[in-house]
Amino acid sequence: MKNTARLILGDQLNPNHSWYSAPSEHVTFLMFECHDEATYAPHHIQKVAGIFSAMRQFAKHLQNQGHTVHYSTIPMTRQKALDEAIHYSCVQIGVLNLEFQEPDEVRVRSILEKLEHKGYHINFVSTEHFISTQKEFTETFKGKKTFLMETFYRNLRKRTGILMDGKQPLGGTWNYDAQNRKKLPKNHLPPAPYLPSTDVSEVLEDIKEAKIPTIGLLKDPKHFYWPTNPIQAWEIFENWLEYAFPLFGDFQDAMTVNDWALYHSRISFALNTKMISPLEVCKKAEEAFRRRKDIPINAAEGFIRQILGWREFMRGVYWHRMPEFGTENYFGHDRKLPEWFWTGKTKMKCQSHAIGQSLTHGYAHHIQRLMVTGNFLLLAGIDPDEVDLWYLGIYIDAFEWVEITNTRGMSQFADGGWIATKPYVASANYMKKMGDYCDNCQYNPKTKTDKDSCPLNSLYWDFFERNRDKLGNNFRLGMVYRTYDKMSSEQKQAISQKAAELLEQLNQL
Ligand code: FAD
Ligand code: DLZ
Repeated sequence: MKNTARLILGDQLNPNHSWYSAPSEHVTFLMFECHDEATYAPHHIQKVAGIFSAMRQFAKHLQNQGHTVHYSTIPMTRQKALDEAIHYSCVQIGVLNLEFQEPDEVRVRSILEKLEHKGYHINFVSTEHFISTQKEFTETFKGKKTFLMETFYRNLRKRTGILMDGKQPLGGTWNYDAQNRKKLPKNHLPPAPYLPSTDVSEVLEDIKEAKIPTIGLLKDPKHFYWPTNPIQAWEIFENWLEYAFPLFGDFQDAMTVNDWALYHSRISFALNTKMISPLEVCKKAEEAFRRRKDIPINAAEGFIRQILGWREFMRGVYWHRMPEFGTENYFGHDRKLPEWFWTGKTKMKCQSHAIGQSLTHGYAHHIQRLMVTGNFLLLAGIDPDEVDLWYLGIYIDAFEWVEITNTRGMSQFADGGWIATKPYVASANYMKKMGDYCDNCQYNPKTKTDKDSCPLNSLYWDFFERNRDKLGNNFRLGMVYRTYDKMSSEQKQAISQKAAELLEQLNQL
């Protein structure tokens, strides 16, 4: 065997990959904490610290197994660009054979492919992480006009046998989405989330020394509470299975100022860095559902749909639609992101809470991302490039393949309806229905055009009116346009004037 270097990226920490089945004296694994990877977006400090800490532990784990690992910490990596760092190390160790696990991102793939021009023989292998393949995605939708998550999801249910009863869906129904929308009862709080603890003080010092710019807070570096190794990740998941799984389905879309994770599992960081396997997660969830009596089907199916359905589907869309997808801007939105997205300092309680917890924890649950911040950004006509950059930086689990598809596609409808069949927008009615954000908010959720009216209300109607040419024929929006058209011309004019005023002073909301 020729001497070979194998790169392990910060989101490729799969301990069960076949690369590690036996150590080889001909193989050197390369891992770099690297400037350009740490700065392509304004990353949250917890994301950088979490990734570096997980990478360091992964390198140690491989070394303990007898593998040769060349690890470069951020102050040690002199080359800013990833390909330069790789090239420098390969010259030092004298290898021309380079192997990569397929990166999840178009940008990184093209950086790695460039190394061929430097004379390397390069080879890509699977990450052995995802449940589906790209071929499966394209074959599922061959000849089809629309790409529905549901179609792909059902195929994967059938192929994997997950939540199946022979050829039929377990329980008789494929999708229990309609039973995933309860508001939390008053004074009801979920069990406190299980938080592991890692001391990341040293990592933090290195990030500071290397002058990596970051956003957000990391209050207690001695007790970092995102998983930094598979043991911690599985502990979080097992704890969630035990205590939170039963009510995941009911309260999947609920929102409250009193909690930051509710019944959500907080495993996205561990999944996206590949510390844990999505198939194993789904199987464990199914096993618990079949064994226990306290887990209803709307929880089991609702949870498995997120991973086997949405996560796999979004990856398929990413590779099918990029790079064009990354430039789409259906509504031609061009406003700047309001400054308070970086501080959480706004009078809108819903935004201030969702942004505030994102800065504090590097996390917001799905409905906060979609129906709180995403909703506001779409109604306010913010440039999707600005929106993407914010989401890509702020969340601990944000990696482009799963961020951009959710942001530009599902949330901002910038793809013109490729992922979502209608824009996910809502007025204050929705906020009131699904949570307690409107209680004691400085804005009035019930009115549209008064001085203290919730900005979401006029922005909501104005969004539909100004985009009538693009949305008016959408069969799912008939009711919205009929309601608007019944308003008096004075009311319509007041709405449009109020919305124009708000859009002029977004930074002051
Ligand atoms: P749970 O609610 O417990 O769900 C379990 C798992 O299902 C998640 O860990 C995740 O792996 C998967 N999942 C759930 N929803 C989705 C989805 N829409 N797409 C793909 N996978 C899903 N998810 C990311 O992993 N990274 C991102 O950068 C990201 N950006 C988002 C941006 C926007 C605007 C929106 C609307 C959603 C985004 N999501 C992203 C999807 C989802 O919000 C997160 O996966 C979820 O909040 C992570 O928290 P959790 O692990 O507690 O999830
Ligand atoms: C996100 C990230 C960060 C912050 N830092 C590094 C790093 O220093 N070294 C590395 O190998 N990977 C890092 N990553 C993850 C990569 O950016 C990731 O490989 C791409 O996002 C591809 O999905």
